[in-house]
Amino acid sequence: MAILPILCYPDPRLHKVAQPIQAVDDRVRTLASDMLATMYDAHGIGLAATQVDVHERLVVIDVSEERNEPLVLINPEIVWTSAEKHLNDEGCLSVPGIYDGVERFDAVHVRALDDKGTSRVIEADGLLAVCIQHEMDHLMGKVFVEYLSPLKRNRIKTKMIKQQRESRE
Ligand code: GNR
Ligand code: NI
Repeated sequence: MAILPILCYPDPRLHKVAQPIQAVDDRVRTLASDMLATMYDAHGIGLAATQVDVHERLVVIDVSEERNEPLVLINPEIVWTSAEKHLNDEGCLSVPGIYDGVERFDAVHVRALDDKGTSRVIEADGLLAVCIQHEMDHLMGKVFVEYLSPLKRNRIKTKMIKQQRESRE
């Protein structure tokens, strides 16, 4: 298992649109297990392939307290959303140290292939529903800070560029 480097905002590669996975084979299973290792190593609850510079529709998630309920979602599609949306504080491994409110559906149903290639529908609410929506945005090239005001987003961008410059020194 490999720990993969995570792209940091404002890297332009975070805005690439991911392509569907054609076959759930060993290549995809290796990528999924490397992404899970990377997510656990970074103490995240989710990771989209986009964040490790792979532009394919694959996300991994684990919202469990004990970090022992890994989910692999391949070619995920939202098939139902609740009527209600609510504001939740979000963070992102690609925007370290930044947390702010984003409106998300309270509940979603998602159809996806698992790591065996079996089609499943996951009925999600709470943190899992938020995380699924956050990860599916990554696959569309969208980072949560794009929901914030231009003023906030520009402040975040400047802060990230400064942090990256200082970490290279
Ligand atoms: O680790 C993460 N925590 C989190 C908290 C609130 C809403 C969304 C998330 S996802 C994030 C990991 C990540 O960046 N996934 O893309
Ligand atoms: Ni993220």
